[in-house]
Amino acid sequence: MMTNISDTYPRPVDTPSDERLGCIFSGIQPSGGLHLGNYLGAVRHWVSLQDCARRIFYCLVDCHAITVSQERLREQTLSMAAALLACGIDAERSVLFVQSSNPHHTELGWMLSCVARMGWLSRMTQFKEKAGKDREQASVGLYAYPVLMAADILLYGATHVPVGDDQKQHLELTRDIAQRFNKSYGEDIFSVPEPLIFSSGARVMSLRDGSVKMSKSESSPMGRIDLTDGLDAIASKIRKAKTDSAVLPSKEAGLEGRAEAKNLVGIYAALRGVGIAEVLESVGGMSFAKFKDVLIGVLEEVMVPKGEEMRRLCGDKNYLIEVLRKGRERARALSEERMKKVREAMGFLEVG
Ligand code: AQP
Repeated sequence: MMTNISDTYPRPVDTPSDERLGCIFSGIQPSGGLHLGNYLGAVRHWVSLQDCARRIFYCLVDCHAITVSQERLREQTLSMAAALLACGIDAERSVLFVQSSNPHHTELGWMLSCVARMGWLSRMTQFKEKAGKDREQASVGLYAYPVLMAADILLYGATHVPVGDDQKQHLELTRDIAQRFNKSYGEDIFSVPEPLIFSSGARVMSLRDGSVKMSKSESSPMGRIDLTDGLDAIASKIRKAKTDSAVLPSKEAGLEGRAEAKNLVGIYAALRGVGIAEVLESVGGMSFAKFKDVLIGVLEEVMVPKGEEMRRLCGDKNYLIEVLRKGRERARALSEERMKKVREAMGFLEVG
């Protein structure tokens, strides 16, 4: 029996339920539109975390986005704000703001880059992946961006950071930077943040190739479900999604070596808020053609209304700007105090 969505979803899938979390910071790059991977791997957890943390910051990290060239950054930033609101980020309970609108991020980023060590950065695997073969042509920003990410987190005294698979190493770096800074300049300046790991939906893969992750920058939109996709587009992408010729297995072991099958089952499980084993119990033996119809049904239920709400919000630009302006005011007011402490600890001259 499949569990009813309304009983289980949304919920903080792996969040310690008995414990109220302190301060949470997380960010998303407006480097394109929000897709199903962003939603299942991050944003739905962000929504749930609003019920169990004392203070939350969700940031549109545009300074990270420009580490590779962007042609429509302004529109993408606004539509990413609309997407987050449509998915359930509540701008009253969470501080929703644009990174570049609070200059403390880049100011602290520079200070921390004088604390971080070259050796630490050179171990970051994401740089190697994103820069590809032609590293000499990668921007300095792409290399240094984990330091800016550390600044984003430490600026607000975040105690917990929801991290996807690919960000775990960057959070480790943030912890190293915080500890090194505190040791050099004063023990109590930065809190050392803990990762919040969500296993469900942690790595949604491309619909065209189960070995690469679903991504905003994948050139073909056929590999991803975008929040802007209506039912027809979703159905067409799922029907064309790569699969193999066998039927679905009834046990998890039967997904081994079947990356595309594993991905589709994982997407379905995450959307329903249930485990893979439970899904396979009910769909084992089913053909992909039939399973794809079931998957389209759950995508219609969970994603299509969010896409419609996003389109509505995109039509109200003034509202979006106002939300982000208020977010910026709240963010700046909260980071100012820590920046004063940092400037003083590092010995900068205060000229009034
Ligand atoms: N495919 C994915 N599966 C699960 N989680 C994902 N995330 C991204 N892709 C997947 C999570 O979404 C959050 C925000 O991601 P981001 O915008 O900071 O950057 P990203 O991880 O680089 O996302 P994209 O879509 O792949 O963007 P581009 O193509 O611009 O690099 C993060 O928590 C991330 O883990």
